[in-house]
Amino acid sequence: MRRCRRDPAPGTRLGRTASAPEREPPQARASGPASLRRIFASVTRESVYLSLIVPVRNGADRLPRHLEALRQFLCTQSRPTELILVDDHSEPTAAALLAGFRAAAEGVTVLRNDPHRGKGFSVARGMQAARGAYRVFTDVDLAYPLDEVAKIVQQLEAGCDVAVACRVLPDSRYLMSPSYFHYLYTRHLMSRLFNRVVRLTLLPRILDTQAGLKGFTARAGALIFPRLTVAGFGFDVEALYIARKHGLRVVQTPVHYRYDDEPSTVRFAGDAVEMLQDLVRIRWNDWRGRYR
Ligand SMILES: Nc1nc2c(ncn2[C@@H]2O[C@H](COP(=O)(O)OP(=O)(O)O)[C@@H](O)[C@H]2O)c(=O)[nH]1
Ligand SMILES: [Mg+2]
Repeated sequence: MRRCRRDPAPGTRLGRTASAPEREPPQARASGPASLRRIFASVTRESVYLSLIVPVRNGADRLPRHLEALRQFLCTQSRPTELILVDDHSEPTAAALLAGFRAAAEGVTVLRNDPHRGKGFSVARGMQAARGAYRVFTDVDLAYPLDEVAKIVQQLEAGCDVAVACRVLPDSRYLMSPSYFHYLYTRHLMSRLFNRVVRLTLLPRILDTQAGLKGFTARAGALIFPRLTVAGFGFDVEALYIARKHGLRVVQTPVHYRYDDEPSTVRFAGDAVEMLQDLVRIRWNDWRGRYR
């Protein structure tokens, strides 16, 4: 697969309800019965090894730097890789940067939500458009350097179904600017408190549900993401809960994580309350049999 030509990306199938302005794959326009066209499409389409899904919301000032790093990541992979950016109805400058990035390399797909739907919805949408044997999502601010993606893929290759970055394992490392010590320490305490509640109520032994770097085999992704109902920041807990419910093997892996100059979009009080409500919702959904 040539990935770094400056051609538009090949079309992919749609995620959920929001708009998706990609091109139709040529096979879809060919004449003949639908079943024959589908067989032809699956034979001719090259298999994808890794899908990297990145949800994006605004951040036009830093976006060019991060998009270039993502392009380089895509171009230096030795196995066929696709990059799926999900633009969560960003403001016009960021949206234009993302739309323009479609042509940056082969294997880039940009989906756009209309209206804004939240990180959980965006990741689920990207996961459902993905074609890779392994499907990893990460944060667009690259708080997890892209080298960390390989660690997640290695865990999946070794046989687990879901591999999650865990920022509190002894081998994990934070790289941070001293000016953020106070802010990060407060966040760390809140995150520990939230995690304790999660462990007691829904996910025993999962030490860090909220890290923005997680990987899934194609089978695990296909099982989890169509069942997801939480559209906001609490979706990670629901994804892991569904994984456990279906007996999937979840592995936690140490990670390098940086926090230097990127502002967070997470609101301390507002998002914390919403995420606690999500825990109740997940329990309720399970009781109603929604995750079967
Ligand atoms: N689709 C979508 N993604 C978001 C939204 N807010 C944040 N993200 C994604 O989630 C990542 C983490 O958010 P961030 O604000 O950096 O939170 P923090 O790293 O936990 O402080 C970002 O880098 C984006 O990739 C949103 O409203 N919609
Ligand atoms: Mg961040």
